[in-house]
Amino acid sequence: SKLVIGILAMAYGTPSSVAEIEPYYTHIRRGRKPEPHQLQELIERYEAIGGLSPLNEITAAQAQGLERTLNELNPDAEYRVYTGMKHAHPFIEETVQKMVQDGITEVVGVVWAPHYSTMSIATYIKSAEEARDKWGGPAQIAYVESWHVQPLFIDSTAKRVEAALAAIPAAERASVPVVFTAHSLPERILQMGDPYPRQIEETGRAVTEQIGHSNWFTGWQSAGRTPEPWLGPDILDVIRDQHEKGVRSIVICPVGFVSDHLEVQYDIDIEAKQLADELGMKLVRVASPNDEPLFLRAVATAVLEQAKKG
Ligand code: FEC
Repeated sequence: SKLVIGILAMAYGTPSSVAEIEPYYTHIRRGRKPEPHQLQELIERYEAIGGLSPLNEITAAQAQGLERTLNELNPDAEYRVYTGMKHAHPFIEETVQKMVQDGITEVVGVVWAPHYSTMSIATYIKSAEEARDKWGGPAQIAYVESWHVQPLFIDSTAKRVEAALAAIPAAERASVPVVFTAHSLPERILQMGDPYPRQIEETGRAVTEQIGHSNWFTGWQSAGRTPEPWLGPDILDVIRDQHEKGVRSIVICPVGFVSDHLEVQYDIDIEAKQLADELGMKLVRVASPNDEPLFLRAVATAVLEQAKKG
């Protein structure tokens, strides 16, 4: 019989009801309850995108697609994808327990985010390692730490950037700025030599080299509402700055995320779009990969390469 390989596919998670928004927000804040006005603001942002986020459905579709793709790419083994979430049920800890109960011994861990940071990917890995200690297994998990320049991921992103460029007026298309954004993190990651900003730059460079587009740079979005300094420039300042330089159109690729969710549908599609509208600028947002087959093949390939290394 075939070797069974479990994939611990880790995702951010989102509330599945309005009542879960408060415990979710509290979990993100590491146990500190949000102030009522903070909670209210978050509920309103979810309302603006239709009440709740589509993230959990997309995460489920990605897991199914990843499982199908892995089994197609390597029919010699049987791959089973298990979803564990950072801030919602099933939490990573619950999923690792389930894998142990199911008798899974070979495990590859992967996160639904392309770029490594001590404050992003590393925190997912830490949760999985704590769960492994708690449940006494599996004996080891081989983690994919990042897949930000995986060639099929670059192809998939390049195709979606080109589709966005097609919506720019022909006369501006060759010179329009393409901004690659990721979730901002506290500036103190720079002192820690964190690879996150460099990896986002590397994705942007590989994508624009592939399509031959020279006007591109990186920017940050969705910074936390805390007093400490966060990585900038924020995408809203980027839009203002480009407007001052006489730029009339802008393409935004939220490349630090892989799904349609609040940070894309609110922070870019509503907030950034509204600013661009006020300034009379055209903003085109690059589509998210979601469960696109080429994207799933990119992640599956990264998983298979990690499985080979062990
Ligand atoms: O429900 C949804 O559709 C949105 C899900 C969601 C994703 C996401 C991705 C990332 N975050 C990252 C870092 C931080 C840091 C803080 C923080 C705060 C929030 C809040 C919500 C939220 N995040 Fe998130 N993030 C999503 C949702 N995130 C809601 C709380 C309200 C707010 O501040 O906007 C600040 C925490 C603190 O206060 O200490 C830091 C990073 C990513 C991308 C990588 C990944 O997906 O893991 C990094 C999706």
